[in-house]
Amino acid sequence: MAVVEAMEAAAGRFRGCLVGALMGDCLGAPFEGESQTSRSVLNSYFKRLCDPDIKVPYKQYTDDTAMTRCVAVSLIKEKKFNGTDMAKRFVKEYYEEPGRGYGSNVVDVFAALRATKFADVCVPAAMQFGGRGSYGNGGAMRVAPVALFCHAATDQDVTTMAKNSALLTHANRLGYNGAVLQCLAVLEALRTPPNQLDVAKFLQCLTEKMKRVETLGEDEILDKGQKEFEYTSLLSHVAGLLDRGDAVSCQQVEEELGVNIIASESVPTAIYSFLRATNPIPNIEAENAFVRTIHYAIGLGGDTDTIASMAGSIAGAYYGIENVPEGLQRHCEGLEDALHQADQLFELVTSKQISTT
Ligand code: AR6
Ligand code: MG
Repeated sequence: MAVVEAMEAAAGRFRGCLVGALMGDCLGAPFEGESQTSRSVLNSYFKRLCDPDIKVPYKQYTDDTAMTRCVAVSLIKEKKFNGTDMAKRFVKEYYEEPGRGYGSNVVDVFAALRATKFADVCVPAAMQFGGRGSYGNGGAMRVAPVALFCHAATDQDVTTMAKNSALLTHANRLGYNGAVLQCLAVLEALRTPPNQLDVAKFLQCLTEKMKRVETLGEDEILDKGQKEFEYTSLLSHVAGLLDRGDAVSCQQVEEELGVNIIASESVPTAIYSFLRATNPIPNIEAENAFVRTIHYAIGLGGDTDTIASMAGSIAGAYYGIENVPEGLQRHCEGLEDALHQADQLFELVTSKQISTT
C-alpha cells in the first residue's frame, strides 16, 4: 500500500507541474505587460474564478503553453530528446496558430527552420541578433516537461537536455542557461519530499549546480558586459531578498530581479515567487500556497504569464495536483491535454523505457 501511495503522490506531482505551468500562463496572460496589479484586485480575481456558480469563458493559453505542449509531445513520442522532431513541432504549431503571442524575434527562427527544411535545427537560432542568439525567456518558459522526463537522470544529462531544447530557438548563453536553471528548479521541487522544503537548502543546491553550469565552456563566448556567473549571482540575490521577508516590495523585486521577457530578468523572479509564497504574504488572501505563488507572481506585473507559468510549474511540482484547486483548473484551456501529457510522462519515466543521455 505504501508503494502505491508513493506512486500516486509522484504522479500527482507530475500533474501539478504541467497544470501549474498551464495555470500560470492562462491566469497570468490577461495581465501581461501591465505594471503591478494590486493584491485586492487579484484577491477578487481569484475569488471570482473559484466561485462554482460563475461560468466564465476559458482563459486561453499563450505561446508558453503552445511550446510546452510541443516539448512534452516530442519527448513522449520519441522517448528521448530529438531536436529535429521538436523543432518541427514548434514550427507546425506556430503556423497553425500564430496568434498565441510569440516573442517578436523567435518567429524569424520558425521561418528559417521551415525555409531550410530543418537541415540543421540549431543554425537559425544561432544566427539571431547578429550571431549572438536570443536571451529571451522562451527557452525557459517551455522546459518543464524536460524536468519531468529527466526525473531520474544525472545533473549532467538534465543540463544537457535542457540546454539542447533551448538551443533550437535561444543560442545566447543567458537564454539557454536560463532554461537550465528553470529546469533544475522544477526538478529540485519535484524531488523535495512534501513538507520538507528548506528554502536556504533549495537555493544552495541550485547555486552549486549553476556554478558548474556557468563555468565557461571552450565553445562559449560572453557578450560584451555579460558576467560568467550571472545566474549564480542572481540566486544569491534571491536569497538576500528572501532574508528580508515581507519588507521587500513588488517595486523592489521589479528593480532588483526584473519582470521582463529576458531570461535573466524572469527565471530568478519565478524562483523567488515560489519560495516567497511558501509563507503567507500580507494582503494576499489565498491560504493555499500554490495559489499564493501564482497570485504573487502575477501581481509583480510585466511578463506575468511567463513568470507565473514558470513559478507555477515549480510550485505544482512541489505541492502536487491535489493542492491545485479544481475551481481554478477548470478555467484553463488545454487542461485535459496537460493532465494527459503529465500521465504519459510519468508512465514513461517509471517504465524506464526512455533515454536521457
Ligand atoms: N539582443 C537584444 N534583445 C534581445 C536579445 C539579444 N541578443 N535576445 C532577446 N532579446 P525572442 P522569446 C529581446 O523573440 O524568448 C512571449 O510574450 C528582444 O526584444 O527570442 O521566445 C512569451 O510569453 C526579443 O524580441 O522570444 C514570453 O514572455 C525578446 O527579447 C516571451 O514572449 C524576446 O526574445 C518569450 O519570448
Ligand atoms: Mg510572456
